[in-house]
Amino acid sequence: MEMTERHFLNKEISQTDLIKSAYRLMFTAKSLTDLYEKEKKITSKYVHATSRGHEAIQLALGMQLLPQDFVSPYYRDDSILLGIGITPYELMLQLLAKRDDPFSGGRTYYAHPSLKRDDFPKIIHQSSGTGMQAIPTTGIAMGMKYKEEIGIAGNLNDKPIAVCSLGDASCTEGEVSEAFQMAALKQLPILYLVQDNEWDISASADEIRAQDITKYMQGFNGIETRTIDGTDFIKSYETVKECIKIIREERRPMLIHAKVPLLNHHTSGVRKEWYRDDLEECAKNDPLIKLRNKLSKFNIEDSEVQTIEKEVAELVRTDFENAVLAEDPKPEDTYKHDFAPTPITEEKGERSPSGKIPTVMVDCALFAIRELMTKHPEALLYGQDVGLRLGGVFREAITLAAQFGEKRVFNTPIQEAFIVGSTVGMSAVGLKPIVEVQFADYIWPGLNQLFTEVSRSYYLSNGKWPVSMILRVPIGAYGSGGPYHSSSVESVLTNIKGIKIAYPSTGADLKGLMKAAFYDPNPVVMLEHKGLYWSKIEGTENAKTIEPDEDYIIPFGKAREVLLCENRQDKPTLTIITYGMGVYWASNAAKEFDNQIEIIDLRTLAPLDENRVFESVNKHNRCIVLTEEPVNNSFAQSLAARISDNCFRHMDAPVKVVGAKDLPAIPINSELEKEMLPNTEKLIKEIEQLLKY
Ligand SMILES: Cc1ncc(C[n+]2csc(CCOP(=O)(O)OP(=O)(O)O)c2C)c(N)n1
Ligand SMILES: [Mg+2]
Repeated sequence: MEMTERHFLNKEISQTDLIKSAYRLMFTAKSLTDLYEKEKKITSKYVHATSRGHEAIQLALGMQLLPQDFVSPYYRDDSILLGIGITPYELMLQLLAKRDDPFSGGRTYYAHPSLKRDDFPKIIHQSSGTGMQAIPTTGIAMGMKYKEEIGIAGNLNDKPIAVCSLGDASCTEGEVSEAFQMAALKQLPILYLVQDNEWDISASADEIRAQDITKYMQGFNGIETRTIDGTDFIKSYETVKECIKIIREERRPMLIHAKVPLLNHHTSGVRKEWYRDDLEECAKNDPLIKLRNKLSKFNIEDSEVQTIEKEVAELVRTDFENAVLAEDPKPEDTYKHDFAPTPITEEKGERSPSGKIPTVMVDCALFAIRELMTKHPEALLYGQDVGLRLGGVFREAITLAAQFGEKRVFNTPIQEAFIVGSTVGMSAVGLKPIVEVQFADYIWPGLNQLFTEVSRSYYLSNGKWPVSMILRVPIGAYGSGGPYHSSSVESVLTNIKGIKIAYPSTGADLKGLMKAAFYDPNPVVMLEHKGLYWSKIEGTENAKTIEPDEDYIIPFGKAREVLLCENRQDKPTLTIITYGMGVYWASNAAKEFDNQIEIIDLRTLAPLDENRVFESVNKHNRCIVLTEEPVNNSFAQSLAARISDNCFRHMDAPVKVVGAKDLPAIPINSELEKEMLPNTEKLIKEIEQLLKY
């Protein structure tokens, strides 16, 4: 069989041949399940689930997808994978976490695919978080529609569609409804397939939902639903065919609610005999038996069926033996594909062109984005209130919608998860989304997508799917913003591997880093301090700079020397390693000392310019790491530990971390706020102490 099974798509084939192919694949799925069970000593080393009971609807879908389509199967969808043409051998390479596992190179579980082959439907990285694929996959459909609307989609006869497969219980996740909302609102070309086996591991439907997905969808205007028996291959095939045709032609979302029995274990680790009392009942509804009973109607002789079954059983057995022998990943493979290589490695262009007047930081960002969007139709900006009427609550996107139109700059609902997670799909179809959450305090609902989907896509797809996006996050305390408009969150972000993080402290840096972020194929978070946006706070005037030229760009991982001083014989000196608002507390404090202070602005927190930091610390032998965050367990504290590790022999005093008090929130009262946060006066005292040490 191998690839030939799927190529009937390109040919006119008879219904008999179609049914024969389907039966062969369905029998393959069953043989896999049986084999995994029989060989469980070997196969259950790593957890896996199989599609038994769900095969008919899965094959009906997989067999009809085209290479221009995207599909997001979930962990029970091994029959979708067989349907698109993945071989049992390839599936088993992932089952056994082998080096040649085509999806992840042995990094992630069975039936957690990602695929980027020319002649196959595309699959972005699939996580294990139930329902988490809904937002990234809806982002794909949003990207497809965007490309069509602005005229960069190319000219395919069959327009591409996105398909998102979901278990029934996963649909109760809040994020899934964010995806439905956007698909309905924007009428996106996506098919949701919900496989309803009425189980959520051991929790039954009556325990976990007030209505099934058919009823639930009535709340989403404009997503048409088909409710079917997902064990009936022919009915499933026809329904999928009809839905795909509608989506390809009419560019609107649809949902198939397929009722199916779960015949195998939940997973290899959670076994059906522990808690199921419906197994006999379910067995009556076996899609394989149903299809087999129909084969004679299509003039498929019993002898032929037996030949198919024999061939499949042999193939599956041989594939297994070969897969067991296949090479394991090498230890050095562990380090591959943490980040895609960026072309931006050097500072270039004119940072302070003559004849220009100083520009506030917020406008430097705005102008950077304007230049990028003028040049790149694949660039678009979305988030809350960034559209035409307001241009962002900080007016950081003002004029952009007027200039580029409401297709390229638009408001989203209050859906931080969607804002962040949709970029995975947008990036997969070749776009460069620039998105924003309104305040750092509201990044939390988006954090799951950032961690689960965005940050791991490149690594877990073994280098196939970098997520190229920029997430703008206004951050920091400014003018008694209170507990929900003042927070700093960089420690949480720097704990997420697989993303880059900039925290510029001047307009020129913000512009240069925004450009670097744009050309970086990896996800980038831009932390933009609200208190520096307009330099309105006394002592932050230097955040306002000459606006650099269009081609000015700063690589990530290069710190800025804000203030240099010599190591002196007569007096102790120290270096302050900081970023964001800390740069100004440090600059103002330094004025109280006699050329004793050096200041290094990190500019990017990930990657971090460790070498420049260590060099400065080794030169002065005393160091303060200054942050706006509460000190304990912070990014700053961990940097201090790294400095101690590396510079210990040069130090004349312990590394000191100066930051906010360890409290749950920043109070709104201005005196309380002042008490909690660091400032220049408090820093001066710390410097005096450390110089005396
Ligand atoms: C966000 C999240 N929470 C919990 C889990 C653990 N978990 C794995 S599968 C599962 C049940 C999912 O049921 P359903 O979506 O109906 O799919 P089914 O397994 O029945 O096909 C749960 C709770 C998870 N993977 N992700
Ligand atoms: Mg279920």
